[in-house]
Amino acid sequence: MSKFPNVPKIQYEGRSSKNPFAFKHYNPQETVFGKTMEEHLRFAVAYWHTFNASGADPFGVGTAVRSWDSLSPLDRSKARVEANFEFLEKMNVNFYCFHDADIAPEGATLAETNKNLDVIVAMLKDYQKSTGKRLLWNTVNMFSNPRYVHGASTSNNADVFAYAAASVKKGLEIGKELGAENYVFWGGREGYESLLNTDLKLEQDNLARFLHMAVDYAKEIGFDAQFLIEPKPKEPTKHQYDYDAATALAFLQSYDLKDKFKLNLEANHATLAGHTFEHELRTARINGILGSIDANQGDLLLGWDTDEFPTDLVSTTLAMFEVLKNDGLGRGGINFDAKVRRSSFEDEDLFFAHIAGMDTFARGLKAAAKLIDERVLDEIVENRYRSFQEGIGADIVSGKATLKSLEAYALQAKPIKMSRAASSSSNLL
Ligand code: XLS
Ligand code: NI
Ligand code: NI
Repeated sequence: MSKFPNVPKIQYEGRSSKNPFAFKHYNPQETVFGKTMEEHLRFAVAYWHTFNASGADPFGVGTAVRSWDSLSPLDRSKARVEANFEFLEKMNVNFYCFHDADIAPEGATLAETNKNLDVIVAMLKDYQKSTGKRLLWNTVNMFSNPRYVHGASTSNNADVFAYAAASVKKGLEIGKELGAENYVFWGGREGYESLLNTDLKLEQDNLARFLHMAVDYAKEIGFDAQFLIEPKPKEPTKHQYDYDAATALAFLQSYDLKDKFKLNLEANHATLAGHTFEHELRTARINGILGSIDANQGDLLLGWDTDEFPTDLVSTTLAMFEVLKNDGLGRGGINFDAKVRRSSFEDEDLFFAHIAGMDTFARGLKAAAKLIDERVLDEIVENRYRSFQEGIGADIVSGKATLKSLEAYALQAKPIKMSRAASSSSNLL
């Protein structure tokens, strides 16, 4: 039985369409730089925001009205599987993402939880087969259950570390079973509240040990997904270890994990860290670790992770600029880690929100392609650094220059004047 009987299949109707159930810009088969929009964008639906979230906030209970609300836990999970695949079909989205806790109820014991997962994973697998829809990534929720109060792999309690490890083992097996393209680690409670009671070194060493174990086990079972770390500076923990792209990169390098991981970058996490989204994407790209995107946007007037659907064209243009310059996201994609507002409590709102996000990224893709095609920014940047293409600049870049040779040069050079020439190139020009 249909979960969304009032919603038709969303089609591309072009920018003049007034149909709220239509794409105005996302035209899956339209090609940009020789690839279809569908291939460029690889959209995914986030299970937790779309099928689990209720609209609850710290001041009030949920508002969402869903047909599966009244069912018993396991039946509710099954209904959500049906809803997921109907939603993907109607939205024309090929991928989805989930935490273990999103898809099946947690049991009283680890064994019971795993049994519930097995039931739902078998169902997901059947649906994937019959619909052709795929899992962009899965992950394990190591932040909601009270046992993770002090973190998971960075907990002070070794039993918690062990439990988290067992859950990730299962998560990797599920990823393999469902052919996940990627596997994500987001450390919501991997961080600290006070340094006075924290062994920072042990916690970070343990986090690295944990990740190495995961890499080893994936190899052992032949699960070849791309592993991703999702940085976030804070919330729920005051200071999270994977603070931002640069911090995650340093961590991966220090612990000999860089060739095993890429980053899953989220727009609202970037702004929480005091960066723009494109700053995070650029940092990852130039270091070869841009893996995937969690698409959303924050509210600059609010200091937390509001996870709004992306509607800012400038931001999606600059994001897609990085993606195009990266030659695409490879096995990654664009996952809408975004939720409808509490006042948008009807099923239809889930569709409207995704349409807005997909259209905004489609426009961003086209605008970014135009920027690259017309060399708008490339030309400015090349000109700006022209002084490094010849003479002393070329010596610096090639590694030929030393402090001594540069001193000799500076002593004989004309004084640097604040002229247009001095700001764009060396005073030799
Ligand atoms: C929370 C994170 C989370 C990850 C997956 O802020 O964005 O949803 O994407 O655990
Ligand atoms: Ni996220
Ligand atoms: Ni988030």
